[in-house]
Amino acid sequence: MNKAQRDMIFSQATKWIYEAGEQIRQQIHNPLTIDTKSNANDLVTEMDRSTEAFLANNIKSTFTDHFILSEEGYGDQLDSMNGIVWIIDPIDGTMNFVHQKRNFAISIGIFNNGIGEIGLIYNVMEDVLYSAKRGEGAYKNNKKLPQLHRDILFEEAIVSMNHFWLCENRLVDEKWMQKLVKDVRGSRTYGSAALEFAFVAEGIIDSYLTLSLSPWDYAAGMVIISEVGGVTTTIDGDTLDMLSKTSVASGNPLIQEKIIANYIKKARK
Ligand code: 2AM
Ligand code: CA
Ligand code: CA
Ligand code: CA
Repeated sequence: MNKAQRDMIFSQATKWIYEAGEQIRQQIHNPLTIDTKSNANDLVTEMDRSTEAFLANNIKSTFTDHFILSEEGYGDQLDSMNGIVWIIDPIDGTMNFVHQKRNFAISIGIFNNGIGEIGLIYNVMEDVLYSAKRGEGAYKNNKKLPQLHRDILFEEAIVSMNHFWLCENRLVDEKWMQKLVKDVRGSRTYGSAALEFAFVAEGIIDSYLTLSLSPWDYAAGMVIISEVGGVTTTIDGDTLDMLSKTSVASGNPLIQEKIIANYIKKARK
């Protein structure tokens, strides 16, 4: 993908993400139809579906040869990352959307033959867009984000992870994760993976760990984080597979590498 093509796709994607966000803000206080998916706490609303349909319809009518990988069923069934693929989460943080009416995001990652070219994460209620184009740095609205600090101390790091890491779980011995929480300066959990990746890129948290995410949860985030010198891998340090569910460890490389080597490797089941 050359720069002109990337710029053109970026400006279309940005326009649509702002329009979708405006629609959500206009309807945020309307009554919601809430359904559940894999379990009683795995929520989906009409707004998740209509936002994805809006984005998918625009993409399909403008870029007839592009593919879509998305959460709510308006995308394609893909078995490879060949060609240009839009990886979309229409509302990331649906539980926050339902219960808090804030702290959720629209997430779009655009890949060409498996390479992340564009990342967009839109914090809808705060009207803040995190964006990146490959090789051109990352932005929070119009402000360029600096490279992540190379001199951060482990004991001064803030790590974001949900509390299931500290409960008995299938991937790691929770005792090691409890030690991690005590060894770092602080821990956080925000309930929107996309925003947590954006906060890593912004440098306001130093690592984000998750037991299981789908490609639409991390596609945009990994492109944006990479542009500020951050890393995104599985919790074993392996490259992420863009077509299936995976654990994720992202962050400032100095912190992420120590978390994997000194905690997760020892805790791994
Ligand atoms: P979602 O809101 O788009 O579903 C916190 O729950 C974070 O984990 C959110 O980013 C959420 O994305 C994501 N997540 C991934 N799989 C989930 C699941 N099965 N149930 C709830 N949240 C899930
Ligand atoms: Ca969901
Ligand atoms: Ca999600
Ligand atoms: Ca979602």
